Amino acid sequence: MNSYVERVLENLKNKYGNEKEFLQASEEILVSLSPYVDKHPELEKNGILERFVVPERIIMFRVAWVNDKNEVEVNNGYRVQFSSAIGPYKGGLRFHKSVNLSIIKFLALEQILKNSLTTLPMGGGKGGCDFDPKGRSDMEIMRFCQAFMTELCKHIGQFTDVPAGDIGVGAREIGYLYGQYKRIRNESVGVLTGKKLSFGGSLVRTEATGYGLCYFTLEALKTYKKTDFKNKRVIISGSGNVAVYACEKAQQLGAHVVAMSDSDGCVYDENGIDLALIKEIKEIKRGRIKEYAERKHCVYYDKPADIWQIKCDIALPCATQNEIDLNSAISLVNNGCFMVCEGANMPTDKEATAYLLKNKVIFGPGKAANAGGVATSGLEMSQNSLRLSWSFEEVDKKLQDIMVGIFHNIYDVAKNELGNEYDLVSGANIAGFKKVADAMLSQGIM
Ligand code: NDP
Ligand code: 2IT
Repeated sequence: MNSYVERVLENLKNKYGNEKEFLQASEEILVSLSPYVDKHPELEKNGILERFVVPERIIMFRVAWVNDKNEVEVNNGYRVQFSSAIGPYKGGLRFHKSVNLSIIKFLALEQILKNSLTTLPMGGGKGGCDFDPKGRSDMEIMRFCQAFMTELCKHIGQFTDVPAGDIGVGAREIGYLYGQYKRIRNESVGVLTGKKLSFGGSLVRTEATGYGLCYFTLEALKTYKKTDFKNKRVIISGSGNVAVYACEKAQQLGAHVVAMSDSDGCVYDENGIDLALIKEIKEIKRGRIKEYAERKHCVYYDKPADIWQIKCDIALPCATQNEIDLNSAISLVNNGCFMVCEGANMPTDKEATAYLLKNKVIFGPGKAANAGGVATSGLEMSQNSLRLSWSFEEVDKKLQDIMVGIFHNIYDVAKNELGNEYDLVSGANIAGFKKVADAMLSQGIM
């Protein structure tokens, strides 16, 4: 490993030893940048890596609100404005009980390179709250979002920082957040993406991450295996925004999707997942996937990780970080899975990733494979600035071009610069980092 990389990593471990997810993401990125750093001594001279791994700004705040029982609840809100080197901070908000600073920092760090890969001018940021939306009434969600935005609105803006959705934050939450921003700042601007179409949203944004994941996966199938999705057995973890639209596009492209999950368990339907039923249960009723098994003849496992025991050709993890561990990776390989593309952020842990790569499983890392969501957010920002809206076909075509472009960009780096066409992890990290480093070098020490 490059000695400069080693020093920066050692320092990070000493300082942030308790930030598990952040260290995991930082280590993967830094280690894979090593061959690039070897060839670019100007990075060390300008302290680029030390700066790259420290957020420009971290905002942490109290969110106090009143629930339906008239009780006061208090949560911890975060916005990590990690890098503005190539554009305004951009990245989602996550509302989940597990949210902490380490998780938001890892997501924001990944977002810097992901946004760079989209080719659009967006820096990296992420935010969220340890609020648990499960079982809350619509009015509670609204009051919580209003309380959250009352503080967040002081720190964001269309040219400064543009949040969007992530786990637990969809169109409903974005609507309430947007309404509160407008009320306080008296501005109708594209300060959030993922808005509904009636007030500045973009067609395809809802579908974008899942569709984009399939466009990326299809390009990988064509390039490595001269094949496509037709008749491939696919399993997709999660049943939220990313998973549902990954399933929709995979099915449209001819795949046989046999399993999906939520945080309670997974369903295995050999006849093929009935996506209309999944949408009814998860999108409309906000229910549990177990209900699918109550209404259809299929198998239900009450552990979400059991999904990785099901035989498949292609696995698309679309739920959360570290959902595929070494045991799951071993099962995937034993069952003949030959491709894993990450719809979620860092769903495959370090040991599992190494095992998949060692066993010649084609592995599409999240910061490339799931970049379609934020790319379409970038297109939403463009439309808001133009005061125009593009048709579904126009946005979908741009999304396809971006995903195919991302695949070939990272594939070319892996093949031509690293001499290993299968190392898309390093390919994505280096390809994303190049532009960020160039911008940082041009803008001076700050
Ligand atoms: P949603 O909230 O819409 O859905 C999340 C899904 O993952 C739900 O089915 C949820 O189950 C499941 N899940 C969450 N935690 C766990 C867990 N610990 N074990 C098993 N299942 C779990 O979020 P999204 O679909 O938007 O996000 C999914 C992933 O994709 C995240 O990693 C996110 O960062 C990433 N991503 C999202 C993008 C977007 O545009 N939305 C863009 C790029 C990446 P349950 O309902 O039981 O909680
Ligand atoms: O992880 C991600 O890329 C997202 N949650 C989407 C971010 C965005 O700004 O659309």
